[in-house]
Amino acid sequence: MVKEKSLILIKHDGVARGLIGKIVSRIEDIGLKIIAMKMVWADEKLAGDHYKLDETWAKNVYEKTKKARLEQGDEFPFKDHMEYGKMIQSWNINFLREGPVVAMVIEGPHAIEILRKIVGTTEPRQSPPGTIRGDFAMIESYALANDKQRVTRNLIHASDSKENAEHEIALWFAENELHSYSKELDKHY
Ligand code: IDP
Ligand code: MG
Repeated sequence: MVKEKSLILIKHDGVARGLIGKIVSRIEDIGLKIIAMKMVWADEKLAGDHYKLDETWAKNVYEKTKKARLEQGDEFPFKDHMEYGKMIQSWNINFLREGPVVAMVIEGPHAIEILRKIVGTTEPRQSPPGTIRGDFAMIESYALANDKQRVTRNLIHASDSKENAEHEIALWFAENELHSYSKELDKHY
């Protein structure tokens, strides 16, 4: 079965900039289905559970940022991926709790892959025009974020795997908050 569910968060920068409608439209425009939606101001526990520090994630964040910064001609003085991951994790927890976010569960064929594609890259600076991060946040970069000791303010979170999507959906939503209904496109899938 190719049908997948993904957790989307419009992070607080998207809410504060009045971009909820535009971001939701992008998701609706490509035909995916919103099966749950609410505004949440995360507490410490939810933010900590959402941004759990695990070795694979820390390694990925470290390598991704190191590569970008070296290619951009900047220095990357960090040596230890777990230490770097821990720093980014704590910045992420602060950012997630800066104000309310909009949480959604999105369903459809290949939903996880398609949403990652329309969201764009982690660093908005690298995100192509046409993506959510590229169109609405492109002047944000690792250089700016790391100088200011904060995460890249990149508007949106999208689950990156089936396993993570299941875990994240269960953190943000109760089973009875996920709705089942028909949309026009359903008959083709
Ligand atoms: P993703 O949101 O594109 O999936 P992840 O690698 O899962 O990116 O990282 C989670 C969030 O942490 C990112 O959306 C971004 O806001 C922030 N982040 C990741 N790496 C860095 C960094 O090197 N500096 C600042 N913020 C970062
Ligand atoms: Mg991620």
